Amino acid sequence: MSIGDAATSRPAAHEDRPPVNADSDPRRFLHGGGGNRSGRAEPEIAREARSLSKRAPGEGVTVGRPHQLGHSWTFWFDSPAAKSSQAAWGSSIRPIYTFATVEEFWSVYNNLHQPSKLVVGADLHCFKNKVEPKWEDPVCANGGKWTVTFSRGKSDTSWLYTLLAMVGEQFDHGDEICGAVVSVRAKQEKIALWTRDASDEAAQMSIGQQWKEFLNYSQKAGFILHEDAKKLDRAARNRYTV
Ligand code: MGP
Repeated sequence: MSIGDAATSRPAAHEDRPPVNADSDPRRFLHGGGGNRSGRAEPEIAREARSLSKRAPGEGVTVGRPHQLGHSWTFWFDSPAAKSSQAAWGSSIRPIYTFATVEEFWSVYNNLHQPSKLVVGADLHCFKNKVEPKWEDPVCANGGKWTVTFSRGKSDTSWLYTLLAMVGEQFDHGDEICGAVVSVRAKQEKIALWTRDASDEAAQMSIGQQWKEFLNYSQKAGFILHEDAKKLDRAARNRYTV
């Protein structure tokens, strides 16, 4: 199934939701409907997504009113060059751009480096607007994060699919989601999905399982509470796994 076809077919996970007008549903531009769940259609989704993003203004789906997303989101960047061992953690994280429509999402995404092109030590975050990508943010404080890992240069597609699933409201417990971050390190790239209420085990498990399906990720993913990370630092252990 292509993104264009998705206009007439909604994702299985949302079949219990009220029908949406295909023309006004932003998810059809962001996601390939149920096709991604099988894993088979993902390359096609990626191709369609890219061709869509390269269309000239006024061509195809960009005609008419912009397509509002369910939330507005902010990209943040933390560059290793700006990090200093003396400075407080997080003082070098900078907001880049806030977007609220499908069109703005693609404009900013297409102008950002993919993880494989980012310098080692960089962190690129995409969080709901007004939520800071820090444990200290009141929305994040009682939450935690799911993490998936990749070897160097191998997280680009999963980063895009994470963004599409998140801003396209593909998660059944999307209200739980604070945002996502990709971290480029010398030996690996990590993507973490931050959630707001770690005590709600059922919601965390649903998010972890759906995320793995969206990414077609077959390894184990773990969920660490921010509270544990604060207390135990690198000794913090997974509270949940999928
Ligand atoms: P990290 O960046 O989440 O892990 O946390 P990573 O990427 O494995 O480590 P890195 O050294 O390669 O960057 C690393 C450390 O940063 C933590 O142990 C904390 O000391 C600090 N830290 C990370 N986060 C997300 C926060 C935060 O939100 N608030 C505060 N105060 N410190 C944090």
